[in-house]
Amino acid sequence: MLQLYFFPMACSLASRIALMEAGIEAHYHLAHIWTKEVVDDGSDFRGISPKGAVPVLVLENGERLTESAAVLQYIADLKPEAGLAPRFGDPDRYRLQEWLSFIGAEIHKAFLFPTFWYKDDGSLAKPRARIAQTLSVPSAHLADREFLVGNRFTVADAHLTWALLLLRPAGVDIAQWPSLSAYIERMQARPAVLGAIATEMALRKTVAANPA
Ligand SMILES: N[C@@H](CCC(=O)N[C@@H](CS)C(=O)NCC(=O)O)C(=O)O
Repeated sequence: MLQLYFFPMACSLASRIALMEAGIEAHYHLAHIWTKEVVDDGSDFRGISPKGAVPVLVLENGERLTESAAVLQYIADLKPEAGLAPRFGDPDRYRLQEWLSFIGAEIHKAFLFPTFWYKDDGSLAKPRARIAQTLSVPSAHLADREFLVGNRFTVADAHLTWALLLLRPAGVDIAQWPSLSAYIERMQARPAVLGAIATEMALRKTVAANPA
């Protein structure tokens, strides 16, 4: 069985959503991203991945796959019939990769990570200044579309859903982008998305707060 190392409401949520949308069973291990402890057995998470970051997907052959963009596409390709990624050769596959890169680099790392991760000691002005311009991109794209790629839910939507959920704890009001507000409501109405969030919100209460 696949195994997913995750931390509640971290970017690994997108991988849990993808697994649930695909109907793929997995064993979930909570890896504490601040203490680097695997909660199951108290071992050092860096022994699982030297990056010390979630998600880590342990494949059936024991190999470990990291990086959300790769993990999400791997999950999608395990169940092509679920339509979570356009097949290779379909031009939309590159649109999917375009969105996964944008969400991972321009949303997650450029501003979500610094604003959510660190207490504001005055150094967050620059990352915060990027938010409006960056989010105007998916906002405009979704003004007349239901999903990021094509006309069905893909792993890019799983990734963006996670990122948008973190806006509020990062102190950003999503209401200023009506198309993103409508989108996140639509996504949260999906049973798999709702189930994944409910599971992780419950677990989130059991882990210590960010000491940073
Ligand atoms: N590029 C990686 C980033 C993974 C990442 O930064 N994960 C965060 C949680 S959202 C984490 O585990 N951070 C712990 C750390 O960086 O020490 C991806 O897209 O999967």
